[in-house]
Amino acid sequence: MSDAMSGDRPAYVFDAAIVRRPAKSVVKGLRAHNSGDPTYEGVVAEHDAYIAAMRSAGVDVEVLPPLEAFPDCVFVEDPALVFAQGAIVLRPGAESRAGEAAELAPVLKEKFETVLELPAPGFADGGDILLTPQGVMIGLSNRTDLAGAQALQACLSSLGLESRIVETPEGVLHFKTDCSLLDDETILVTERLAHSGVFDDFATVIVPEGEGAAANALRVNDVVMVGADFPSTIERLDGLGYKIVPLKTSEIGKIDAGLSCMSLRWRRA
Ligand code: CIR
Repeated sequence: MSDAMSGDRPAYVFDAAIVRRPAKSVVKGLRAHNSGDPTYEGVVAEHDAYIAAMRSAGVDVEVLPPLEAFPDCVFVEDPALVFAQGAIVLRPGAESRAGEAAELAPVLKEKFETVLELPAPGFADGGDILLTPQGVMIGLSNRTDLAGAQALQACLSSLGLESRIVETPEGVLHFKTDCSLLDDETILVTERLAHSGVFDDFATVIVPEGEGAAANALRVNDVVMVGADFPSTIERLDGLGYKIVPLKTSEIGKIDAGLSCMSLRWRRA
């Protein structure tokens, strides 16, 4: 069992991260429902604030250049997974994002001694993977299929990480669209995902009604980054003693993104 899972170090302690600058093509990013294109300037502003928040939280952030051919390339969490034990290059489930993985592979090889590649034919997106002290949860979704999830379990196992496959609620983009780790015992989660029972072994904080998108928060070291447009969630978490950093997500929200997806985070061994 890894130390992130055995409790020696919390699963939300990070000192290194990779992000990628938004491409101008981000305005054409994938979305399930069209509520208008985000503006490039708006996404850049949200991304800049995110990098600043990461650095203030004590993380060394490397910023990769944009890839115009890949509108969703700013969401680096999806084409790869990183852990203290090594990295895994994934096979993203959206056709337009498949090439993002090959762009990340050389970067990861410079940083990690062990870099595994998810074998074909399955697919898996990092947005479906939640690292908890009890193991890695792999959510099945439209982007992560059973073949991908099972192949990923084998990769995780060779890094010494235990995992289990769970369901993502119908119609939800990624497993982590609906949940995030608040601390080693507690998950912030939407009501619909909490009801599925996947977090029965954890304490849960259910996001208040009307603020479902707040569930994709991000605990980094001492702080929890939360979408600034979710005042009830912020008030609830503040009341529970979490140190909150509100961040704007209204532009990236137009292309179905939240806070976890803009970085790959790990703790250097
Ligand atoms: C996509 O549909 O792939 C992007 N527009 C949004 C990806 C968000 N990723 C994430 O939540 N992990």
